[in-house]
Amino acid sequence: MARGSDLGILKEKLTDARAITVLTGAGISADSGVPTFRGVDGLDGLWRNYRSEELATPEAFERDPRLVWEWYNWRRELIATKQPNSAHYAVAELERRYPRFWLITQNVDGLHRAAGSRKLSEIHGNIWMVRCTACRRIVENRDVPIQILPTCTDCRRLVRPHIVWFGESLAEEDLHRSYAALQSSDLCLIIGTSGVVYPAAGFAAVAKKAGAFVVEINLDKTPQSHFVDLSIQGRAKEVVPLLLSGC
Ligand code: BJW
Ligand code: ZN
Repeated sequence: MARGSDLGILKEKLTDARAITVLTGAGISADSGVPTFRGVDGLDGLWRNYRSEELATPEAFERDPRLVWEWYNWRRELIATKQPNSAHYAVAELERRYPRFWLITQNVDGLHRAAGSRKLSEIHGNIWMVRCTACRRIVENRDVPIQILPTCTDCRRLVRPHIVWFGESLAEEDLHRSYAALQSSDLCLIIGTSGVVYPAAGFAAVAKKAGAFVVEINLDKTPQSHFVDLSIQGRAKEVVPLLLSGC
């Protein structure tokens, strides 16, 4: 449970803050009913007993694109029924209140956009976008279910989810914008991420080195808890909206 004194400190920081960067992970969407990746409520094993590391790789897609698309279809069907929660809306409200604001999300579910966030980098991609494996054209596709195996409207070759899989590089532009925001913010909020997947796992250190006050909001302790300036334990949908009353 979040302590009143911790919330008080954070509200003071919000009052003084001029530039804010927020980093979110699967925990913020857990309160909307989207499974996280790791932990007891995680995605692993939920679909035909596969772990995400076995499916979210370029090698898995090359070997068996049908299997990988079937997994994404299952996830698209699940996410299509979910709505943003009060934490997503509170993050969108922070964007409106602070002219210097940037949201970095690792989530591919699109719920931040659905809540109204516009100043954001979806650094691991978006489950509603597909990319041609040949001409690399990126288009939105909200079909549920998507046709197996989907093809490019331009060149008719196979398309893949526009998602950053393990071992793949993040988009240059997303990395550039993220580091620029982290290095120029005086407050960095890290919400609902286990902090184990790089490069995002290194973002708290980047912000701290640049002088930002770094706050973690998470249901549990994480490998980063000892390192941040303030670690608040609680549900994102309960803690994040409380911040709005202090800024
Ligand atoms: C709540 C809550 C509630 C629950 N309220 N909180 C350096 C060192 C070691 C390895 C590497 C390294 N650099 C790169 C790597 C390799 C790899 C990596 O990091 N591996 C680690 C696992 C060790 N990284 C990459 O491959 C990246 N590429 C890259 O860096 O390229 C260059 C390179 C390659 C290889 C070597 C070196 C350099 C790309 C990473 C892309 C990851 N993509 C995924 C899969 C997407 C597939 C899909 O969605 O379809 O993205 S991995 C998966 O994890 C997904 C997530 O975005 C990401 C992060 O997970 P997240 O969001 O933190 O979720 P969880 O489940 O882990 O945690 C949820 C948290 O919420 C928990 O803490 C809960 O307590 C909390 N919570 N309910 C608040 N209600
Ligand atoms: Zn194409």
